[in-house]
Amino acid sequence: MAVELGTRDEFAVLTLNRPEALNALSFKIIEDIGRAIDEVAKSKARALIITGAGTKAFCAGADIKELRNRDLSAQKRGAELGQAVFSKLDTLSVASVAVINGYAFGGGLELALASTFRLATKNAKVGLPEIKLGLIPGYGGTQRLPRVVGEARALEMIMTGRTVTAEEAERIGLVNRIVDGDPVEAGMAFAREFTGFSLPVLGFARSAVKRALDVPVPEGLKIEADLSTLAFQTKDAAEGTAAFEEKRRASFVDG
Ligand code: DAK
Repeated sequence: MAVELGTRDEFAVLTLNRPEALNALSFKIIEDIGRAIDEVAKSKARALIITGAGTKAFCAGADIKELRNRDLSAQKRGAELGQAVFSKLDTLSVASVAVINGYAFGGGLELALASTFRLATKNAKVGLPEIKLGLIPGYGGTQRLPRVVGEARALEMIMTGRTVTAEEAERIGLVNRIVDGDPVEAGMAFAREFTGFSLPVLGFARSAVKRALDVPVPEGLKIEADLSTLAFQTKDAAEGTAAFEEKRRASFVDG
């Protein structure tokens, strides 16, 4: 299977498994990613870790050979499919951590951009090189990259198609951290920094921050007031604040 979904401890692990083509995304693979995300949504996983099989690549992007010689309506459907699947990842009820273990180009970087967090191994190299193919990104890159690194850096990466090293990606905030060792272990260790907290409250935090990038500040503040009030209605807020007073560790129940 070119898309493998497994479980490791409290996590779902999605592995792109087409190393002979550097885990390039065929449309079938994109559909399979969509189905895997649906499975994760139904599961008890506390976070989703995404990585690529092999030692060279997270994902070298859309399958360039498959993209050729399709009519325009097929191209539009292709872009809409990639966008829909990656948006499903972006809005998944639990957070996702893309561990970029090698090349992440084009659609591969767009998959990572739709994840909640991005980690990179030292050998990671990322970019949106579509311009070199006479194309522009089609799976969300023009929209998500500027939200992550700002307009000027996004335009530079998209208009030059240049490759960014792991160090530069960390410096410009494109990845959260550079990690060593086994990519899945590294993703799990990172996720464990937050997955012990209340899942619904983590969801409120993600929703509020996500909306911050789409709405004017006054509207965003209303969203924050609503969601932070909603957090107070959870058992976990009662438990967390009581645990503080009682000088003990909180025991959350995800409710
Ligand atoms: N697609 C298909 N096959 C790929 C591939 C890709 N993106 N990337 C690598 N491969 C294959 C190679 O063809 C090769 O296969 P064989 O020739 O051995 O059969 C195998 O993987 C190993 O690759 P290399 O031999 O090239 O390995 P190197 O280490 O020498 O080079 C590389 C690694 C990552 C620098 C190089 O493979 C490379 O430049 N790959 C292409 C990277 C790229 O340009 N990706 C972005 C693609 S554009 C849309 C609109 C836009 C898009 C999609 C849809 N719609 C409107 C529908 C654009 C999306 C993109 O992602």
